[in-house]
Amino acid sequence: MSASAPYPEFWVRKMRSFFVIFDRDLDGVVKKEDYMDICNARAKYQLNQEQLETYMGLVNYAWDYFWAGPEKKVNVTFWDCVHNHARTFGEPAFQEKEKKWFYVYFEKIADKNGDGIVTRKEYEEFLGLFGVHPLSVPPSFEALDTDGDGQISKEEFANAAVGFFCCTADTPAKLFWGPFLA
Ligand SMILES: [Ca+2]
Ligand SMILES: [Ca+2]
Repeated sequence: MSASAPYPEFWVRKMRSFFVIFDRDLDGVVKKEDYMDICNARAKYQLNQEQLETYMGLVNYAWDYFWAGPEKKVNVTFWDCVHNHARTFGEPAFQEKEKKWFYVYFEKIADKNGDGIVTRKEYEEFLGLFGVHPLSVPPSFEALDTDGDGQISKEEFANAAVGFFCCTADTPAKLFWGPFLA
């Protein structure tokens, strides 16, 4: 797939905003090894051993399925990443898999105390795992809390995540991973 592939423009900007979270040296390529290292380095001070293992299992799965795609790439360029995430437009199972992944993520990692909701503090910790500074978190929290009750439910979390990856329009879900960078 070439760089001129006709993907929806705003959706491509979202993918770029997501990609740069992991492309630390900004060379347009993310290596699986570096991706795993970054995730581990950010998580090891925040999660206990059991959570860390679960978390690394989830990010490993996310690489293999969402990033690497059927070709099982270990070096993913920005356009590989776009192409692989664009399966959301053609494969119904892709969106289902995303939703399931974020449900598990909510239950096992984001909802740290397991009470079924994600508080501001828990959401701050979730975004901290992706290098987002706490001061940058409030706009994202407001965007996800669609019923405005001051907490994020599992549905609100998963809907925003799926909205980020699947919706082509400019919706509040673009803030799922923190400030919009692209
Ligand atoms: Ca909680
Ligand atoms: Ca809410």
